[in-house]
Amino acid sequence: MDKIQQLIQADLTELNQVIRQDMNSDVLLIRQISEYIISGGGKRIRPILCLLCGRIAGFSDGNLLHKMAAMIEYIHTATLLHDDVVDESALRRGRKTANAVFGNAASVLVGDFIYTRAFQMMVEANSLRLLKIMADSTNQISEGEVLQLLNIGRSDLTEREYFEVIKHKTATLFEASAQVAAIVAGANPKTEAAMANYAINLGNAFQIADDILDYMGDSTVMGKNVGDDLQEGKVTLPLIYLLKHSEHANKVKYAIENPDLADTDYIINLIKNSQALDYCSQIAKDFVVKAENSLSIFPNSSYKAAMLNLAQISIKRLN
Ligand code: GRG
Repeated sequence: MDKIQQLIQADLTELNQVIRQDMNSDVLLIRQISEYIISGGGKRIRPILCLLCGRIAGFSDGNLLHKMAAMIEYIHTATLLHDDVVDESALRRGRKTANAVFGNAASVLVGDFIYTRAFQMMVEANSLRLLKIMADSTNQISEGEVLQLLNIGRSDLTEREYFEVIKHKTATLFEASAQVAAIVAGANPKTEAAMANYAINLGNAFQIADDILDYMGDSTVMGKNVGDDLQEGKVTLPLIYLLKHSEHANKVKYAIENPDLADTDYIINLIKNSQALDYCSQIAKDFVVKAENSLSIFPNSSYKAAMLNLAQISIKRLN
């Protein structure tokens, strides 16, 4: 990641300025919560993706690309604020969630503020097509969350249904980040399609890695608690694998259907003592390869190298 950050250092400095400046409001609580969540950091993967796509597509002048990258991070931030309320999460980015500090109502409402501020920002691109992409993308994210809610406690969830959810809730915003960059850079349809394809596959790989790390990660590195998904009855790829292949599938089924009684350590051990990790990592790697292949139309450049690197980074967290 350091190499990518060095390459687009000037862009990132601009981005961080826009992220802070555009959060302005006369309302103190809005400033407090947005400062709280922004100063928590975050990997900035989506805006970095947007900046790299803009640069590889030849964006060269003005601040619109930074504005759009910040806008994408705002949408992401709003979804996190809402998600932590829905999931009753206590830890995010290595510190207490905003809902834990400021309460659910304040968190949801400031999430709304940030979400609608993002729409004010995207209007500045003066592109109906860009607006449509963001309207569709945010609508799909919400749809994905409702799907995920309906899937809670479902031990019969198929891989196909799981992939549907992750595409909606994560990959679609990655895709939009690339498309928005393509539009402001004036890229041709072939370039835009290649970048969008790269981004969807990157998003899928990223979410699968996230779902593996929910069981296998280090909570201090991740900045959130291990085993949250199981405690919420959320069925992700590692559990789908166990349900199909473990001799203790009945215990996994019971844990999913009774999340309050679920023994996280027991399930983690089942995952560790099975091929679940290899299986899920391989699927994530397949998405990475698809992402990389989507970039074949671009001549070699430092931006292309950075995008290839970003694809690897999305699963590197698993090693
Ligand atoms: C406000 C549009 C809108 C929708 C609300 C709650 C909700 C509907 C959507 C939540 C979607 C969600 C949280 C998807 C998970 C995406 C994900 C992998 C989050 C973690 O992303 P990282 O690791 O986080 O990039 P950092 O902290 O690095 O920014």
